[in-house]
Amino acid sequence: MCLNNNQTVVSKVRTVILILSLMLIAPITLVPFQVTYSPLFDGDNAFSYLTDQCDFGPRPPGSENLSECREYIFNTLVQEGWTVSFQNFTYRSVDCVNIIATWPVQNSTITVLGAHYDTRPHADQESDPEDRTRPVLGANDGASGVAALLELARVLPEAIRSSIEMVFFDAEDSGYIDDWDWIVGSTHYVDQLTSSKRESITAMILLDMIGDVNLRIPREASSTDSLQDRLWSIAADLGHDDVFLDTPGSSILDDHRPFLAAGIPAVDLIHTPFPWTWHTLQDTPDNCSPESLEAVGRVVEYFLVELTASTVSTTPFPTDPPIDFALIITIALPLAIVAIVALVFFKRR
Ligand code: 1BN
Ligand code: ZN
Repeated sequence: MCLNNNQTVVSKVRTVILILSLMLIAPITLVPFQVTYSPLFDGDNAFSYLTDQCDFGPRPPGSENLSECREYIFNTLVQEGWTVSFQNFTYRSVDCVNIIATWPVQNSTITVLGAHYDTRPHADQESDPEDRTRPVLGANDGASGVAALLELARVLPEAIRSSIEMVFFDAEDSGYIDDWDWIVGSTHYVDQLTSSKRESITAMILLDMIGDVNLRIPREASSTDSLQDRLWSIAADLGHDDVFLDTPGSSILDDHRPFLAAGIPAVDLIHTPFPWTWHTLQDTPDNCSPESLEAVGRVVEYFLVELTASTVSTTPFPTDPPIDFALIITIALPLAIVAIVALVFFKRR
């Protein structure tokens, strides 16, 4: 009788210990795969892509300078093994062209990286009326985003390139001039997406005005929070929280908007309030820096490597919150206490 009772207690204790162990171990298995990766993005090399574009001169839509810059972007990408196509369209009788770079075999889910490669036809933020008629060189507003994409095209691990599409938008920056709209190229790109292609895009990251010497990127207000959270967390881990400010920024009409309107998570990495060089004749390489390009490039590079390493198939951004240790402790600890109390209770009986 006594032996029987002891056996029952031992068996109960074993069961409780087993449950307790499972409770403690199970949440740990849910911790996302941790990536240890050292970004390769080189700020000096990216800066040379920026000055190369500026060497063509101002690059407004339909201009010969923009055609030459397009050939340069095409050649740089092809040299790195990317497949490049031109998406032609006409806007207000001007021939415009988006440039699209993909890896020869594309994955079923992709991230779109975007930047505009056109520049503003007039420096309308200048105080002198004559200066206001001159075109902007666009070292920051145009060339900086393109330079970062070209450097990413060079350094991204080949294993993740199938999960990426790079789009260089035309006709972003002519709004309010000759009755033009803003973001014409990105609007055209999204309008042309088939529904299956649209569904394959799980995120869009826009790089715009990321080259200023005093680069500051707050959280652009219309961007997708979950995507922003991940990028800002990586920026803090990599020591770039002096650039990626964890403060709310204003809402910007930019090339990420058509993606958001189509239901695609999107983020605009943009310097706001706009630097003093914005839409002036001072938007030149000497007001930009390799360090600024490198901070943004490395954060995006890390993000892409981590995303591709941890995503099995389709993982829409907003529905994939990270599980952290604080959450594990708040769930597992109270359960563990309950189990211990139950164990003591069983033992006494
Ligand atoms: C960004 C860089 N933008 C133009 N150059 C977008 C923009 C649109 C900014 C409207 C202000 C007003
Ligand atoms: Zn602009």
